Amino acid sequence: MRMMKWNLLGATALLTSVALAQPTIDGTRDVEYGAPIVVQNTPTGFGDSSLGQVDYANGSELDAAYAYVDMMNSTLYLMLTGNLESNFNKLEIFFDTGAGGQNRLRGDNSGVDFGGLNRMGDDGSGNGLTFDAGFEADYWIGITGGGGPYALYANWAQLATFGGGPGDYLGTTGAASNGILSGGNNPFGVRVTINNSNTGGVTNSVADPAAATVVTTGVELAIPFAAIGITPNTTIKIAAFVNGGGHDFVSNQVLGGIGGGGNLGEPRNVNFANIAGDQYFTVFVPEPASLLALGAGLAGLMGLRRRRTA
Ligand SMILES: [Ca+2]
Ligand SMILES: [Ca+2]
Ligand SMILES: [Ca+2]
Ligand SMILES: [Ca+2]
Repeated sequence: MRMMKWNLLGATALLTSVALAQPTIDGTRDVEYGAPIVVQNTPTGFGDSSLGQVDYANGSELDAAYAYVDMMNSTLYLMLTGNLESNFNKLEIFFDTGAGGQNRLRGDNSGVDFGGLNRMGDDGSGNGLTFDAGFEADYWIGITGGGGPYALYANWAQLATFGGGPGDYLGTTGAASNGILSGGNNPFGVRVTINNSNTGGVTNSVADPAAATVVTTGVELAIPFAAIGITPNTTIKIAAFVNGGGHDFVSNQVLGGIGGGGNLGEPRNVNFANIAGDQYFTVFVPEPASLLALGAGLAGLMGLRRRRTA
């Protein structure tokens, strides 16, 4: 009986630790993110920002990707360190979270963001941005910023296997904000902001992994599972890259990296399967915390039984 009490205490401690640890949406990397999932391996072809301001940046780079899965609140936290030039260049994030979806982007997805999503898809000739084998995108979130005063904007779409999925303008916020978006349609409550002040990381000639790893600022999102179709106990895939202002010229800043080389150009002709390595990274989404705690409790009870029968 003493053993069982101890194990229940252990389960409670696990629940508490899961509930406490949670990043703060502000564009700065929190300790909860831990180590990077993937680090940039390519110098930026889109400018090495030198401004050091939270809002305006004169270049774009993706230094590293971090994720934190909050099972208590069914929310994926995503931190992409680096910069997004404040000239309305685009950060495109594609999510493969379940069965089906699009390995090659179709041209008949949502017309969201002034047709920006479809600007990367098939123009009718059989082209369209193509992901690595096994990556079939189910959702997209696009982020851009600029203007005076500076504003960040976010768009979202679901990529149905046979096209025609929904899309929405999620709304706008400022730099280094709490990420709450206003003025759009954001039923799931996706949050995003940017801190554009990085002046380290990769340069336009060197992709030093150590320098890329120590960057602490960039784009930070909190994405409720329902917004991108995440179900527990799955490994999801995420592909992120910087694109031109019209979604029309893919940079060389992709995560996972392209292993050196110049900007990729026309999105419809980009084929990540033809580039060595994975141009995506993965995040494991475990069972809900309540099930983990139950599992810990059961394991404890089984331990107790084993001790008694030993
Ligand atoms: Ca943060
Ligand atoms: Ca999929
Ligand atoms: Ca840099
Ligand atoms: Ca590849």
